[in-house]
Amino acid sequence: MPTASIQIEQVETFLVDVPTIRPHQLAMTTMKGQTLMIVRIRTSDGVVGIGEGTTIGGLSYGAESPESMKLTIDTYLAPILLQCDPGRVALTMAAIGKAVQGNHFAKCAVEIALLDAMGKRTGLALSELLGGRQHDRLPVAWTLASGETARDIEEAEGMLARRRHNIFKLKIGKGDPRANIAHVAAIKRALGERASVRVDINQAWSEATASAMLPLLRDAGVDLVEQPIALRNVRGLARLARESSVAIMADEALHGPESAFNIAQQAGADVFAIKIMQSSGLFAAGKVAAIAEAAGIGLYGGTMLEGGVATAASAHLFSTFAKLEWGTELFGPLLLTEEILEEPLDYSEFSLAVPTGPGLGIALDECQISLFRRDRAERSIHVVPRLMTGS
Ligand code: MUC
Ligand code: MG
Repeated sequence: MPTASIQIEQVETFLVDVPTIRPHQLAMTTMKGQTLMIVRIRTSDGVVGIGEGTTIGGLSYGAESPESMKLTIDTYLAPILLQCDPGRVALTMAAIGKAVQGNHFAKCAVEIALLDAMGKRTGLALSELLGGRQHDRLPVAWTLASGETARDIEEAEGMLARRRHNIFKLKIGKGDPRANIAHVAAIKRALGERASVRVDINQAWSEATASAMLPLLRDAGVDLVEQPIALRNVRGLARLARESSVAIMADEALHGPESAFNIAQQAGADVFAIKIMQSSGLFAAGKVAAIAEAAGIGLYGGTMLEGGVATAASAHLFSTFAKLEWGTELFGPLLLTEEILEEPLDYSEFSLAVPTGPGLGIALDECQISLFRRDRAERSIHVVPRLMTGS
């Protein structure tokens, strides 16, 4: 929708720090909180688009931090945005792409906000702007990462009983690989056929270790093995995918359509974890998915442990895919003690409902935002966190 008479008047960014419901242990770090970088784009017709950028454990997962996303937007993207027509989202993102290299997460946050604004202006849900949803609900996995086997089993049992999740991703790769296998096997033994159990190694193993561990993971009943080795070793990933009878998923190795094409060409993975931030936005993530589909690679909707805003954005995009053979892991908001949306996303019956209102179909809870904004951090000790046992 060309809107030449409408301008972007303001680009606002801020950081929101929210504790996690328990420590979240990954191979490279243990998270005790998550930082959401929120961007708000105000246009001259009174519309406000909201976007979000997140990563995992500061700079321990990737090259962008929430602080760097904010700085990139404030210093480099905002001046470009102020010159652009907000009705031309693809053109605006192309102008940004020309002027700014890399910084996929910051670019994604801005693109989400532009699309949210466009949806609000036109009255269309973001999934409709992206071509139309094919699913109203998406299956959602939960990550077991407390660092303790017994606690993980108890957590999984609780999720199954409440019919919230029946797909579990286990974060392994920290410590002795054989101890990792024993942990995974104990969890799968306890859950049996009631749940799908998958593992994410977050690049922690060498190719030789991965090759030795894959048959053991298969014997333990694991369905899917995510990014076992370093992201740059695509040939190694291809060798593992060839020899493994368990499906291999690429995550960190995927950072946009070019990397997706390269991995697909080398038959480097059976499944792609599609992530909107890593891909550099929803348009680019859609292209990654198209490459996967064309190459016969399965799709999985990944997360950067996003809050409600980016989780809704991911859900809108993933709902447009014909097939999501491996479901999604859009559980990010449930890992946080605090709800930041006016109306929480609907998680039930092992799935997430894709919001239906204009744009993202969500609104920020401004009280919660002002409580947890880093720049207004007179944090009240009277805040009652959402408990692990809550829904
Ligand atoms: C990752 O590496 O996939 C997704 C779920 C989770 O617990 O961590 C993320 C990141
Ligand atoms: Mg991963």
